Amino acid sequence: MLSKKLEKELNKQLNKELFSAYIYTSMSAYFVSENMLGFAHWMHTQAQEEMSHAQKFYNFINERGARVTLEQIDKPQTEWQSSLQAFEDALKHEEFITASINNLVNIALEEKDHATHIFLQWFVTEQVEEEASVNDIINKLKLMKDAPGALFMLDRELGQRQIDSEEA
Ligand code: OFO
Repeated sequence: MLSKKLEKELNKQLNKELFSAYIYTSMSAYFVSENMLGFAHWMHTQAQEEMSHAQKFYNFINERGARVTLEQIDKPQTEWQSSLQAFEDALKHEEFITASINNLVNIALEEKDHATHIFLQWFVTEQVEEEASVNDIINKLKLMKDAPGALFMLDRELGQRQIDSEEA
């Protein structure tokens, strides 16, 4: 059985994962409006993975005999000045999620809740990968400095992204 505190905190994380899906869907829509369909596909895939993260929290809360309670999801930003700005915001968002997961790990440790601690390890690793992949795209965007040919190539590359098998 989960403590009341962990039940509340895991529900808050479930809401953050749903918000993550929402913000990446909004970024995807922005890229569609810019005719950058590979970037849009990358963001759409990211949103799908976030829905899978939310589902993992949903299942875990239920499996531990606690109650899932859904809250309002904040309105996401809808416009960005450039692809670089969108990805810089994505990185900031992932850093916020990393801090939130780390905080959850701390609570699980304080409460000596080993099952929650083990459950969260997947997310600790996932956050390292998420920050690294967004950072990689930011670095490429900075290098190409809006050169249309390079942007076209990157759009093609991002259009190849497949959903991670652990999240499908
Ligand atoms: Fe982006 O990893 Fe979940 O939120």
